[in-house]
Amino acid sequence: SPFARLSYATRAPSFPNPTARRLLSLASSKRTNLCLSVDVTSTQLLLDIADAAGPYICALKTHADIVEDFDFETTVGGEKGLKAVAEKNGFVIFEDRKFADIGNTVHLQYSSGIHHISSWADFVTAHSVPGPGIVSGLAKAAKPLGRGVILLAEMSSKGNLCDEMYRKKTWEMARENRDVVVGFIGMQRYFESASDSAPDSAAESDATDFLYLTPGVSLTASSDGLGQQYRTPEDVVETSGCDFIIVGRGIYAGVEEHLDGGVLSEKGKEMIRRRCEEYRKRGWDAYERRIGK
Ligand code: S5P
Repeated sequence: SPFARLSYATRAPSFPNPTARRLLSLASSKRTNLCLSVDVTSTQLLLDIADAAGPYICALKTHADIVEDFDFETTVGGEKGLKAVAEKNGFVIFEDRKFADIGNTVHLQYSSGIHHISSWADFVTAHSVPGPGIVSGLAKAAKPLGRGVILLAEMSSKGNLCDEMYRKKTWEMARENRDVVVGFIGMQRYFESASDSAPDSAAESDATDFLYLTPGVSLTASSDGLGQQYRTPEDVVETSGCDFIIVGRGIYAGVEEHLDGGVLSEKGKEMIRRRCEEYRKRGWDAYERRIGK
């Protein structure tokens, strides 16, 4: 696959979306393809983990609807909100909302409600099942702000329904909207051109580069008892040609043992830093081997 052999920095300029370019340039300068997924229920813990992980990651993925005390302070409010932590450390925020409705409804879900996602999230995820209207609905608010949409081409969970036809149609939907759709949640790099599912060279006229972000990564577990399936960073980045590893519990599991009145202790922060560095190094080394460095 042509794009999988190119460096992040080389690929960046060909992306029309400014946030995609920013992510690639952060990955390149910070030497990390690690996206940390933080599925925790309190704002304090979310921000403590984000602060400890900041230097090791290029992206942080949230599920705002998990946070029980979510409010303005969680994201854009004050000097301690997620937005400020992201700016200080240099990482992008993506809200894993997995929109899945008609264009008008997702537009409202994206820009209104208590989460006001469009005011703080650099990227959001969306299912392609409703058809291109979902992209148009999100684009209404995303485009003026230069924000990006990541389509789910496939899932990591056992028995998911995303077959080859679904992935191909999702890819085509992305190609028609490349200014806002920056890439996919996917398990492998599937297509790069409309005419051929495996083009030989990047020079092929209709080859299109997308970012592939891959969840279901763990160095210790192979499943979680609820359908999640895990692979290693090498399998994801080197063998499957994906660009970013998304790691959640592999990094923050057991963190609740290091809470002191709801605040993450220094020992807890150290645990987060150590695990982040372990995944960062595995993901980065796999990427360097892939591009032949
Ligand atoms: O197919 C998917 C898509 C996503 S975005 N499988 C996933 O697991 N995810 C998300 O990645 C999921 O919602 C969770 O936030 C994260 C994986 O977390 P972990 O704790 O299993 O690493």
